Amino acid sequence: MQSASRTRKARPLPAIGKIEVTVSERSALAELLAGLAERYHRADDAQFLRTLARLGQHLPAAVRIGLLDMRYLETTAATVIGHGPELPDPGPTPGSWETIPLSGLIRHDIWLMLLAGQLGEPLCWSVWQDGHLINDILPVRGAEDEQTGLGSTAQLAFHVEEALYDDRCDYLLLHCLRNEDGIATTLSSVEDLDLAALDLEALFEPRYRIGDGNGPVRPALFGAPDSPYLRLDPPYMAALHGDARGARALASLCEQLADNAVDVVLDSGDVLVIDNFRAVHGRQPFRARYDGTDRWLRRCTTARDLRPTRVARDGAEGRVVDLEMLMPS
Ligand SMILES: O=C(O)CCC(=O)C(=O)O
Ligand SMILES: [Fe+2]
Repeated sequence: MQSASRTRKARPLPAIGKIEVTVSERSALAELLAGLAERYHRADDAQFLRTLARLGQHLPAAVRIGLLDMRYLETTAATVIGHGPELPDPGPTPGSWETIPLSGLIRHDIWLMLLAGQLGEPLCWSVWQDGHLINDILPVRGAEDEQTGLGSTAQLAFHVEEALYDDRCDYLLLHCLRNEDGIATTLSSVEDLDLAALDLEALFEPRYRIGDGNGPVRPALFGAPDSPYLRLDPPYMAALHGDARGARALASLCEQLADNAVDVVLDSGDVLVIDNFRAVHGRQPFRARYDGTDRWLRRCTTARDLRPTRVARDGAEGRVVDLEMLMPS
């Protein structure tokens, strides 16, 4: 990656976009955020969420256009928006997502929502952190080995978000509040795949069970064969029993994604936007100190359309998706 973020490999960079906010844009944005924070008090305020798309006109042109290109043209599978507006010190990294004084993060969260709103509708998942619209990614004592954003010593394996569900999010955004140790988010995208070397026919067929024995059987790839979408969560996904061809096809897809893996080290203030259909993501392992200086990201997910999850949300405007109601068959 360019300046604010660093890559592990010296080789042609994958298609990760980079947008820098300029100095004059930063001060205009700081004013905008202060005004919005005063007006709405919460980043999940329903009226604020309703105005997100319109508020896009106040974003720096490069940011707005970059996000819209990602959404409508699929120009990149991931973009870093660097050096965002000056924001207050978020305070020490908490030991748990439950104990965070949100009032100190209102401007951070409004910034994240303004970006998210250009990529669809923010929504969240009932099982994740009490259904908060913005979630915390931070190491939690006792969760070191978990395959979640609360883990640390275990490498977080490549996955798409909520792969189990047919109506999962289209994008996720990670806002870095602190990353003093330079712990990398890992990324790999469809743009770097050698499609001719893959068994596309098998990968486009419903040969893979996602989740436990009752999980849905779905293709690993879908959409356009020359630029496919991904549905992958390899630790929790396998070809059906006895399907050696399907298993081989999945293994070689995972191998290519691993070979093309890129480390993206976010600095505080950076926002990483990931297309959840076109890239897999994960995180390098690290040892947490639990002394208030550990890595801390705030995360938001968006869907391009709220309607597919209507059955699982409380009202037309509800943002919390009850995953039990969305369970595919
Ligand atoms: O910690 C990271 O960089 C990624 C965490 C993650 O997988 C997520 O937030 O969905
Ligand atoms: Fe994730």
